[in-house]
Amino acid sequence: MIDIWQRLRRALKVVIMLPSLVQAVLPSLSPTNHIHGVVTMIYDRTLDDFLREVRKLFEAPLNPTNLLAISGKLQEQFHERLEASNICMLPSYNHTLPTGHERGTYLALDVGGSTFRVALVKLGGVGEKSMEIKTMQCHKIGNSVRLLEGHAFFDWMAARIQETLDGYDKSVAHGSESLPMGLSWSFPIEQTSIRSGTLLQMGKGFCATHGVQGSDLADLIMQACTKMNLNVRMEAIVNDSTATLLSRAYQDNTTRMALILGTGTNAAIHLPTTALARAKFGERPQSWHDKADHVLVNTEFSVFGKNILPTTRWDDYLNITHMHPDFQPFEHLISGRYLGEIVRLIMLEATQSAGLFDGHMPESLLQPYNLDTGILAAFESDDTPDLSKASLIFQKAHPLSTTPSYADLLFVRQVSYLVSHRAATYLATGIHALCSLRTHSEGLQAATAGHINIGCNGSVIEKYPNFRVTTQAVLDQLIERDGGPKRGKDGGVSLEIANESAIFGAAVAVCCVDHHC
Ligand SMILES: *[C@@H]1O[C@H](CO)[C@@H](O)[C@H](O)[C@H]1NC(C)=O
Ligand SMILES: *[C@@H]1O[C@H](CO)[C@@H](O)[C@H](O)[C@H]1NC(C)=O
Ligand SMILES: *[C@@H]1O[C@H](CO)[C@@H](O)[C@H](O)[C@H]1NC(C)=O
Ligand SMILES: *[C@@H]1O[C@H](CO)[C@@H](O)[C@H](O)[C@H]1NC(C)=O
Ligand SMILES: *[C@@H]1O[C@H](CO)[C@@H](O)[C@H](O)[C@H]1NC(C)=O
Ligand SMILES: CC(=O)N[C@H]1CO[C@H](CO)[C@@H](O)[C@@H]1O
Repeated sequence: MIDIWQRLRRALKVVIMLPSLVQAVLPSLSPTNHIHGVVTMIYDRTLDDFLREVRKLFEAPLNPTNLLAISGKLQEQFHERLEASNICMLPSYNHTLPTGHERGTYLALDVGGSTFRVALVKLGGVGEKSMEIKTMQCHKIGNSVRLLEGHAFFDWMAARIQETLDGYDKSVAHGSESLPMGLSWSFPIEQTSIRSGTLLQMGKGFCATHGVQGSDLADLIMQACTKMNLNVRMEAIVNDSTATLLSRAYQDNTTRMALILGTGTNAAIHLPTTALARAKFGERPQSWHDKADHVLVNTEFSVFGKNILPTTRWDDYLNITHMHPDFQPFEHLISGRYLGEIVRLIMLEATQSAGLFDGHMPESLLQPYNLDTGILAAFESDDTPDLSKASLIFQKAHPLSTTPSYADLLFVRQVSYLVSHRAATYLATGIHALCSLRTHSEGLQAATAGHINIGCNGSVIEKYPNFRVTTQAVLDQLIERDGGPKRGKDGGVSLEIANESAIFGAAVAVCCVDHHC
């Protein structure tokens, strides 16, 4: 015993004690304890032990048999919500996919949280230059723009449209024939037709709805454009997920799904109308139902998975302290908004109980949601032998009182891996569930369903190291286990990045209306 204590005093860090002793000491224990006049940290386990526990908790549920069972339960949840729900599995108005042979030149608008992009897009049919951006301008939506109220905001938009088009060719927006326009709108609207929707509260600090909330979004934009003498007409309004699906579908006619995974997550899927209860379509003319055999469905995928996806104590803590507990179980496990927070919660426990960072969490990381998922990505992509690249990025964002040791850095990297790997695995499971739903709804068999493509967009799926590759590998494995074919020309599911999906998707949506696809 004496010998151990001496060694520990030298190490000054980790004391492994009998559980009963820890119990006796911990309640009164501040992070530091004075033993023989030397400041010593007392922890109930080593960082390695702690990491072993985290690994076990994160990896235990990830075996293929269990994942297929999870997929099955998710499919049951999908079926329930296809029968009734006004928050997810929402059918759009657009019921057809492009063939890729449609042609035309269109004005495409993309209104996001921080930018407004205006582009003139030429769709040239299947081939090398099937989609071409003739001109594009990206306008920052700064605070002064966010504060514009009602018509002032839409006047600002029209002025940027004029600037972009006139800077390219003055005849484009002032010809005798009106230029068809499509809009990607990343805010809630209540869509009332393919080309119109009722404006709802935008959030994110925008004041554009002041005085005009409940008005028709297409009318507001058209009024502003008419004031500027722009000869344009609104033909289609789409979601980011629908836009992604359409833009990929134009280039690859096996596309049946789109996935967004960035700060948040969502998916759109092409399903037979018979997969949804009639009530889900709301008030639509009989003529719509007569024509439509398929429909693009906004899944709002993030809300699924309650009581299905296994969680750890850190996920449970995240849930109970969340503003809307249980609302988006899937999103909590996989999206960029949460990956950093889960790692932060694990780090917090590791500093307190296993001596990470000498027991001192960086001050800035005591704040919830302060660890950016980009930092996890930096740790995972660091190829220096001592993790110095990631260490610099980390310390710049979160200054520490002492330099982190290699063991500390390695711990953060390994936890980042466990959290992102689990996210990619559950994402693959969710995609498997959606694809199976489609296969069954189409009356197809897994073995002969053919190849399908999923258009992807969003920072996590595009940029997080290995994320898409891991998701693809797990998905391949689940499909094969479930009796599906190997991925290739005739089968399987491929995740492809959809380039410029919002802009191209808006253009393709207009093109579809134009050609009565
Ligand atoms: C598009 O997405 C927004 C936000 O998720 C939603 O409010 C709106 O209803 C969606 N529109 C369609 C047609 O799915
Ligand atoms: C899809 O495209 C391929 C080649 O681009 C073509 O051979 C095939 O017939 C198309 N399928 C459909 C259903 O249009
Ligand atoms: C999430 O938190 C809420 C509120 O505390 C709680 O009622 C619910 O059981 C939690 N959900 C899960 C899956 O633990
Ligand atoms: C997206 O763009 C990149 C770079 O321009 C290109 O390498 C890639 O092939 C494109 N992907 C698709 C699916 O078109
Ligand atoms: C994904 O969509 C966003 C928003 O439209 C866009 O800024 C980004 O460039 C897209 N990603 C790719 C690879 O095009
Ligand atoms: C109800 C409705 O707006 N349906 C439209 C869906 O899209 C097609 C073109 O792809 C239009 O022709 C329909 O009018």
